[in-house]
Amino acid sequence: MNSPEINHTVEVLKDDIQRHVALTLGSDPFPPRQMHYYLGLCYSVRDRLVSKWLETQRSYYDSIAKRVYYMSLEFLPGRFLMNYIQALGIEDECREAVRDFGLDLDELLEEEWNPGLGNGGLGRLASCYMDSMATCRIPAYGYGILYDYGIFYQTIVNGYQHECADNWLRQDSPWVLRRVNFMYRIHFYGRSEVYQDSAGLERFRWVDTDSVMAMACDIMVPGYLNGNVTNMRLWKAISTRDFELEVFNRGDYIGAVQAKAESENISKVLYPNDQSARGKELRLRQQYFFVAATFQDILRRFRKNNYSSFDCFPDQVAVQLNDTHPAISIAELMRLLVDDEALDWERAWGICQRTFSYTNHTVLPEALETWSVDLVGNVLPRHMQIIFEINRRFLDEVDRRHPGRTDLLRALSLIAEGDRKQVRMAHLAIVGSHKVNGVAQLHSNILKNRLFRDFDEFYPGRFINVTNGITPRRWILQANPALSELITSVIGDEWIMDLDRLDALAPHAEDPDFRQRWQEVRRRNKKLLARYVLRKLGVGLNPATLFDMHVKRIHEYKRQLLNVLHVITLYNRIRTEAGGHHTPRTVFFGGKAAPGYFQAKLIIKLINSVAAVVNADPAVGSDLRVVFLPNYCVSQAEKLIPAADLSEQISTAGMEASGTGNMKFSLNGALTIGTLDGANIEIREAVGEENFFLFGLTEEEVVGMRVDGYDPRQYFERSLELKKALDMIATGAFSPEAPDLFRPIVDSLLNQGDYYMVLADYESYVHAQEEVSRAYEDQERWTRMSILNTAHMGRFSSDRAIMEYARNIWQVTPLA
Ligand code: CKZ
Repeated sequence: MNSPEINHTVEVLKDDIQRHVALTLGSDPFPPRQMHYYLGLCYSVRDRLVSKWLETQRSYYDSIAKRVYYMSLEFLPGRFLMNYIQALGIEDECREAVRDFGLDLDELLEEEWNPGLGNGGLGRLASCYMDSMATCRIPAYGYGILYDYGIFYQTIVNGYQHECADNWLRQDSPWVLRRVNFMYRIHFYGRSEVYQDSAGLERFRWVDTDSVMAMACDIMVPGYLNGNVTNMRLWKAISTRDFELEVFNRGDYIGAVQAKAESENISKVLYPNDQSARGKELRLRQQYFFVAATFQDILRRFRKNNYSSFDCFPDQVAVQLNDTHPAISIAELMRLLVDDEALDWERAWGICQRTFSYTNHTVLPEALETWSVDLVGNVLPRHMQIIFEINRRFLDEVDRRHPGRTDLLRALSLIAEGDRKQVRMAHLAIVGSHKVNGVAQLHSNILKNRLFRDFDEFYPGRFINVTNGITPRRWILQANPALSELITSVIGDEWIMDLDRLDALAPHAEDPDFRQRWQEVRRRNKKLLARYVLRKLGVGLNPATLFDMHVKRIHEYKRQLLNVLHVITLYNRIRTEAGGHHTPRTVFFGGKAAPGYFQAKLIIKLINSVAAVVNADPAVGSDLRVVFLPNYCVSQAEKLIPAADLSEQISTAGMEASGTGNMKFSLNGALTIGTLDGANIEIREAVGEENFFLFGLTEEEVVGMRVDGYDPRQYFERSLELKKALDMIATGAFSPEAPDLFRPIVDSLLNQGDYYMVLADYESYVHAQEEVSRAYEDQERWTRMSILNTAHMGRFSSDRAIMEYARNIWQVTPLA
């Protein structure tokens, strides 16, 4: 194999690209066509990673080190090409190579389709963690599903969200390596049967099942400049051969092909309902398909090392459950150990608990997964039995330690009683794990003191916190090259691997010359974004205005509505104080609504309707512009975040578990307007309260007001500006063709109790926004605050988070 030095020269790279264009794609290299050269470059970069990947996998095997299995139904890696190029340290060479063909690297990068295998923060977190595990040399694998259709592609038609199927593999991705030799059979349905084994013991087996095959599809995840390349293994459903045969024998050819097609539906589509766990059978089958395939792979690897006993399993394997979505793993490992390996229950259970740990990402009741006992009993009959047995033994123990507390038994049970019995997946995950973590300090406290209080008392020390983090490689180095270069020019480049070193930037906030350079970079980013928006939407923006951004999934608890009320308030002020001074703003919205979430979709329509009125009003001029950017995704975030002045993190306190967008903005020098929610609290502590625009009720106040009875009308009557804004929405000022269009929104606020306390926080929010405008008028002050935000974000690196998981949960250490 060539040494890397030779591999990476521009000449060799050019030869490789042309060879791939000609021989891999079978296309004429002249004249150079952008799409073909993009693919030629992809294959050339891939070649350079593959050998390192094989080496890394071999080094795991040789060192027989304990490995981490990060199990997630979602990953949002973003585009791969630039990530790979930067990890290899060959950006300059790639730029030059394609330039010699008359092409521009940045344009080639735009050819890549976004792999949208996740909904939002939970999936993106999994990808940041993959990046950090590779960079920190934690021996790890990511496991997930290779959906044919990722999160839908959003377009806006007449102000409404439209969903288009995202067939991201239509053109075959160069990054997905199919492993036809790694196929496992996955069973469903059937029944559980008792039998006597040769020793005369009563045992169970799962029989008369349907089955489907899981094929491994691998994606490389490189560490930054360290030669380490870890693996993300995504399963794809493939029909079984004998399933076909059986039907063929009945002479039903069309039926056989149809059955084949249907069994492959399992990995067809990602469920787009972020934070809403309405149990659908196909979703349960996806979860189990993924879990069963992954555990066959884990056991294959464990056996390869010739371990004498399964008691060593937890010394070799740490499984992290990314929320409860893969929590059926606990029943599956019990089944494998008890039914297939004939371990006795107690021993198997101890192994399970030492193997698993569970990350909780949300306290929203509608997002806590439950599956009906009937459904689980039908799809996974043996697992249902096992869950009942886990529950029986667990409740016995509760009863032993707290005799006579039927209330406690009911509260802790894995089964929620009612006319339709439900399995509580979070309870299963808690009892089956040795550690349970929340994703920010406040969130973890809520888990311990409220949501899972009884569990915390029953299992002292099991609940811990690991505050989320983001990878600086993608979220500043790659997304914001100009700012990264400026930072490196004054403090060196060690911050890329050790983000705490950004601290050294702080003194430079006092240097007027540095401030000016900082400002110039940020202005340039804003201009680039303005150009992008002009190209994509045909809307002209003024980069001198305050860029105010609210981008994330559309959900009532994230309170895009509160922002809209502020926009309307600004609009009214501009109109009534014509000729007065208003700090010019451009307000950006972006985000997808779950296709079945009526209220969220209506909020999108409202944003677009307000934008249409505001942007068309000559009285407003350039003092206020509102834009909704369609199809918010990782690649769009990379363009938006470096150009933001203000980051909107305005969820109702207690409802956003952590947030990670908040970290990305602050790292790139945006200032935050935010509530004391999720990681906002820790960000504010880190950057200093004087560099953060705080408003709103605290989590305790929210809880208190709910208990005491909250009356939104009181706030409505008290604030003239609020009343006016709501009246305008209610009377069709933004929907003259249909004055009642937004009635459901107004009703939810005024007549249905305003569950998210939008009205309660309105006044405080508007005040904080006035402070924002005042601060922005003083550009020197603003720039100082901006620099200090970046300087103090070291803690929020996903490297820090991963090392906490490694030490406090997984008990693994980095490979040498
Ligand atoms: O996880 C992020 C946090 C956010 C939190 C988000 C999350 O809201 O504050 O920063 C990373 O820790 N996402 C989900 N729960 N918390 C979630 C995502 C998808 C789905 C569900 C919850 C989903 C569900 C339930 C998808 C399909 C069906 C059901």
